[in-house]
Amino acid sequence: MSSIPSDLLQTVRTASSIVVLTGAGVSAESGIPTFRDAMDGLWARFNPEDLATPEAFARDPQLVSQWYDERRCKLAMCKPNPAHLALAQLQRWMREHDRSMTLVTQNIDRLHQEAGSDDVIELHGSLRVWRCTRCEKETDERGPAFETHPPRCSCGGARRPSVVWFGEALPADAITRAQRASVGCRLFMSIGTSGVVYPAAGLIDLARTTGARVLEVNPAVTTASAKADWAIHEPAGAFLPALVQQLMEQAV
Ligand code: BJW
Ligand code: ZN
Repeated sequence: MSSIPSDLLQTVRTASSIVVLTGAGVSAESGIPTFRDAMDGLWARFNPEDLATPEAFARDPQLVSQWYDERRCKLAMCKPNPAHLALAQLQRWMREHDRSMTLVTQNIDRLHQEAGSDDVIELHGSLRVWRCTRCEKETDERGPAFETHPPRCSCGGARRPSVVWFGEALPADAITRAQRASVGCRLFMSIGTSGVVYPAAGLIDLARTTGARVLEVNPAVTTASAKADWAIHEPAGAFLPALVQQLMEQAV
């Protein structure tokens, strides 16, 4: 069982507001490869940063659509892991004690929502939703692999995953809410993210410069490690359940 620093436990117990930023590492233990590890098998010769762009979709819509559709179909077989469940439990605990926890995710897999987290702020969209590039109509896609790539809308337009690619603006309400929650929060948790993609990676600085203490959970050292009051180099699925369990065992 992970050992939890006592001053961290005390900070979680007393913080009036917590912001949690999650990245692909939170879903790694659900069997979803992280963004920068996503290229296996036939995709090994591609760089993910080259495919996750509007330019790549304009140049080769079939290739980009196939890549996302394969990831969408694999996602259908994945379930929330103990890290997702612990964060949902922490959010409920905070609410029961009249305090706020804002969960901000860069992930496009919706596993936080499946685990029971409320009001999740999705910065980079969702792979479960596809959008027509002509009429903008969005549809939830839970079925089998598409028969054609890219799939077509009834209006004839090409459909694309409703995710945010490099060079595209994040949903304005999502990034605004995430930034507002980060300013003045008491504890900022950076969980399973490499912290290299902006503007999400800037949230930690907003929080720190306005007084937050910072927890990072990531087996690797990242740009967030040097900014963290506690840099815990363990898998999120081991550390977060231990943290939440110890919190529940102590009276407030
Ligand atoms: C574990 C673990 C375990 C493993 N437990 N941990 C300088 C300043 C500001 C911006 C820029 C800048 N330079 C360039 C930019 C722009 C660009 C950017 O940031 N580029 C960087 C590469 C430098 N940003 C953008 O383009 C954004 N848009 C924008 O800026 O718009 C401006 C604009 C305004 C107005 C009009 C128009 C434009 C958009 C960014 C969109 C990012 N989208 C992606 C793809 C989504 C779809 C897809 O998945 O294919 O989002 S990129 C990719 O990176 C994905 C992720 O959400 C995101 C973050 O990655 P994440 O989650 O951190 O994953 P990894 O793989 O990097 O790391 C996983 C971590 O987990 C690792 O550290 C592991 O160690 C760890 N781990 N097991 C805990 N068990
Ligand atoms: Zn359409």
